[in-house]
Amino acid sequence: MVSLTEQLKQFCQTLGFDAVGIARAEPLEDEQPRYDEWLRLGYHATMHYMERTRDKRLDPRLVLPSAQSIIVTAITYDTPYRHTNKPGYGKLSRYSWGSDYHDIVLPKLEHVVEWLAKMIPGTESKAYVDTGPVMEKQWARRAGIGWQGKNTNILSRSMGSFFFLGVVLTSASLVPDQPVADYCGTCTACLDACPTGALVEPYVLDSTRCISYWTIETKPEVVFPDRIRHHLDGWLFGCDVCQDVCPWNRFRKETRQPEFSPRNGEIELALEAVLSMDAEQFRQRFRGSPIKRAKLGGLQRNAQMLATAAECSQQSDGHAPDHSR
Ligand code: B12
Ligand code: SF4
Ligand code: SF4
Repeated sequence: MVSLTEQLKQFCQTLGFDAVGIARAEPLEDEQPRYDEWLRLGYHATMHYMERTRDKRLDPRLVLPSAQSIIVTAITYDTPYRHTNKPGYGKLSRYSWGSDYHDIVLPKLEHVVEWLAKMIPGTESKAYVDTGPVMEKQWARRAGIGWQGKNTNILSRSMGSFFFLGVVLTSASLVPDQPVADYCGTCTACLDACPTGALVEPYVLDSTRCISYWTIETKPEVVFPDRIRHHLDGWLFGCDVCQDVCPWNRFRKETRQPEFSPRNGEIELALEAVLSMDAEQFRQRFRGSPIKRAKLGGLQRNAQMLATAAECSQQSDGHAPDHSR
């Protein structure tokens, strides 16, 4: 069986994945009390699916009853581009610069599913990339892809954290990998730098304070509370601050996927251009991009929030309201 696991890993490399690991499919018993506490404290905000699918997220056999193993893949998305913080522009988070990762990663994972069915006839497998009730980060940690950083992302000493995860639940019995140690040490750079205090304690994120949540996940008609609006730090869609400051991202690995390069070289958008865009322009421009998730209304709301926050800060004496943790 070792050789089949090795063959599988080699196959994953040929598909363009930067790392692959295996975890045993079993209930996430150690993680369960923390997950329940996270829900109890309302840190999932309006992402009610996190509550609805709680049981499945904590037990992969409720998703695929025959599951024996979980294959976890990582694919890097960083490019040589860097944000410039131009006045009048809003920053796009790195993961949204290129093509939608679901469209790139899922077909590769489907190849893995087909490969398993060919190698072990009768195998049942299901692939997900942020598309199902699976705790991808916890499986990545268990499969040795990296450790969970204090910013709650999975980090690797050889890749940094700018990578997407994908998983295949399978009835194949593969050889599991070992988790890696936590190399955050005494560092608290991400907690200190988060503009809105969303990292309420090491390894715990409160979505109700996270810029990524507000700019990507909320409905267009939702107006940001002042504690968010005044601290957007120029982010129009998503937020990379807690990863940008991470010392391990000095060792980040650039992507080999041309699809993740910024579309038209754009990593920031002019707020005025966003505010004057019509539905057809939005549809054409962001077809196949993660940004379409925000919808035109959401992107324009974000631009409006940024524009008015900039006006307020010009008028104020520069003292930010208290947003301490
Ligand atoms: C919901 C969600 C969000 C929410 C909530 C984020 C969060 N931290 O949970 C929001 C909208 C805010 C979000 C933002 C982002 N997301 Co997101 N998101 C998800 C999603 C769908 C589920 C994550 C989840 O299970 N959350 C539940 C909470 C409870 O999990 P947790 O944070 O890991 O919590 C655990 C820890 O707190 C731990 N814990 C508590 N105390 C302690 C103590 C110690 C010592 C340890 C080790 C652990 C620990 O216990 C908890 C339970 O296990 C996943 C895809 C998936 N299906 O898994 C993508 C995913 C996590 N997101 C991803 C990305 C890229 C992002 C952004 C970078 C996008 C952006 N640039 O704006 C930001 C990053 C923000 C951040 N700092 O986390 C990637 C992360 C890849 C990676 N390298 O880790 C994923 C995996 C998608 C993918 N397929 O690639 N996301
Ligand atoms: S994504 Fe931004 S707002 Fe969210 S925890 Fe990280 S630094 Fe804070
Ligand atoms: S910034 Fe420091 S504490 Fe935060 S994830 Fe990176 S190494 Fe860990």
